[in-house]
Amino acid sequence: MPQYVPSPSKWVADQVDLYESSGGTQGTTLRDTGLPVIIVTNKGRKTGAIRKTPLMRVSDGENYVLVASKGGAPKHPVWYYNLKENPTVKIRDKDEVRTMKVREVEEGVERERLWAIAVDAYPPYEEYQERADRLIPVFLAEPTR
Ligand code: F42
Repeated sequence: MPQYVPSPSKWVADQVDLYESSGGTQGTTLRDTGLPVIIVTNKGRKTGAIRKTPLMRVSDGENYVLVASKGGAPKHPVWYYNLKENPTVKIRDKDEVRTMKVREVEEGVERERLWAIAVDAYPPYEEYQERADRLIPVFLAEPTR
């Protein structure tokens, strides 16, 4: 059985702990911004370990937009590669957990639309993109039927 391995980043691991141990009633926003966060449970592409990644909640109907911004860091977050390899994830949104499949949306009008929704939900993404020397990846997560 694969083991859950918490993020080495303490504030991230703490948020996951609080969010999950409270059944999605606490720790559901980014610090004190009041902006909602989801938890994406994914599989490590090398270790097979269970990883839990909090991300801003960007909803598009019943789907979610996942933005691999990592605060505008020069490199993609490691979870990006995990999702490319293992696209089936669980997404917790407060007290609801659903199995979803993600796909990267790399270009075109679909990406433009999703990026606009993401920036609307979390305006700093725009600044992260200006700072980063890479195109910030965008995934669409859709419920599996
Ligand atoms: N990050 C975002 O990119 N976008 C967001 O919208 C976002 C919002 C957010 C809200 C709240 C919060 O608490 C955190 C938030 N974050 C957001 C941060 C996000 O949760 C991640 O911590 C961040 O993006 C960095 O992701 P990362 O995958 O690069 O994390 C690093 C620190 C990490 O966990 N590294 C692990 C380690 O042990 O060093 C690697 C874990 C891993 O997946 N290993 C793979 C495996 O097989 O197990 C191997 C992967 C490989 O290819 O080497």
